Amino acid sequence: MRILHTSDWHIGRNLYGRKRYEEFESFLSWLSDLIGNEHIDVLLVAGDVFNNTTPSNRAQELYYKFLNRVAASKCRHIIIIGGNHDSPSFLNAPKEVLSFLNIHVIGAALEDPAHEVLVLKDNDGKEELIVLAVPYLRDRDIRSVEPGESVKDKEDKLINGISSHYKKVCEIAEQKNNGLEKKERSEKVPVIAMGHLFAAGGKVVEGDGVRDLYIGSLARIRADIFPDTIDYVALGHLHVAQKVAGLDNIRYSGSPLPMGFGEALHTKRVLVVDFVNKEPLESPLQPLIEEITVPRFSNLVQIKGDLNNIREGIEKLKLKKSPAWLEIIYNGKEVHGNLRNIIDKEIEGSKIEVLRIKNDRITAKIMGKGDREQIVNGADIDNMVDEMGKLEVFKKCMEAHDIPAQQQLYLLDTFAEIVKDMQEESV
Ligand SMILES: [Mn+2]
Repeated sequence: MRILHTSDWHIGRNLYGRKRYEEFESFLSWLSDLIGNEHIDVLLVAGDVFNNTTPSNRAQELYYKFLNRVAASKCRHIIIIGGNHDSPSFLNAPKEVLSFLNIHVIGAALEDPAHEVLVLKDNDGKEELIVLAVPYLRDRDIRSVEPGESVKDKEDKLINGISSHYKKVCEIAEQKNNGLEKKERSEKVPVIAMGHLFAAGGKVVEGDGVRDLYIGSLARIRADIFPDTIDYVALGHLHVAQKVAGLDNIRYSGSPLPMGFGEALHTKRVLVVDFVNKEPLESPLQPLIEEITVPRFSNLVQIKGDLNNIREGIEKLKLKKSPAWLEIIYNGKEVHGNLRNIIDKEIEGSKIEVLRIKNDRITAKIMGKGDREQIVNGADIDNMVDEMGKLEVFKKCMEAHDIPAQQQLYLLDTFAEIVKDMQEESV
């Protein structure tokens, strides 16, 4: 049986205000072709289908068009779990209709965790796969907040809550699997767990949209919450494709499209998991895992350096007649207030578009102690948030307002929690 694992599509995500629907469309059409060509039986989407809780009509159209194509193919099952960016109620709304197409949607944790354990059947009605379709677990799903809890208490509760949720569904899956094995079977039915979470030791990159959510928080999940009875763990949330704790069968597929310039040079992939093992029941299953590279549907380029480096970089792109989307990070010694004009002249007559210019010299100046009035007066805060991220700006604001150091840590955690809640809010 062949399973395709992907996550974090973030359909509808912009890049510095630039819409990217063509890219999403190209990716989804490439993916549906791949599912056909690779003879995929089961598709797993591990959360963050959409970039926000109220996807545009165009984003929804792309999603349903894709589901329609795959449902009409030989792929027997599609399983979609909600991520932290998704609105559970939005994902769940068409659930009943989609179930007729063998598309299983679990937008949020269910009251009875047994319903997150899906037993999938093949064309002959024989059980072929058990999937623990555990969505992103929100604070409110798993822990009860009590007044006066410290940040550490809250994090411990969150981690314990997530662990015990997995423990419950794993036990249910095991019971169901044992039930199946009593029937006369020659092969073990593979068990796959899904999740949208931050595993301990996971890699993130700047500008991938994951970072802010967790700074100041240690809520990371250890790989040992997945017992040996699970043959493969399909994770979403981190955008860099990676194994967890060096284990071959616990993986993040990563986002298929670069979410920001920081990922421009990363190889993006989807994973094909193949259970070919025809051994007797007792032996653990060893899936074969193949990494399939996603073609680049956009041309994101980052140029970093002084004015000379930037000019050389642009010149190279011009020679190649590249239609690149460019991010420029200026970190030269001289201060150039008119960097935008200089660069606009450089790209004149080319197909290059400059999406962002980050002038490290100017940012450093604004953030320097000498210019603290600007922060105190709230000057240019929006721009600074863009450049540095919310938490970093909040830290600088606290410093500028002489908040005592011992209070800063607590306030930063509280601020991080509010940011997280705002991102989790769903309609
Ligand atoms: Mn994501």
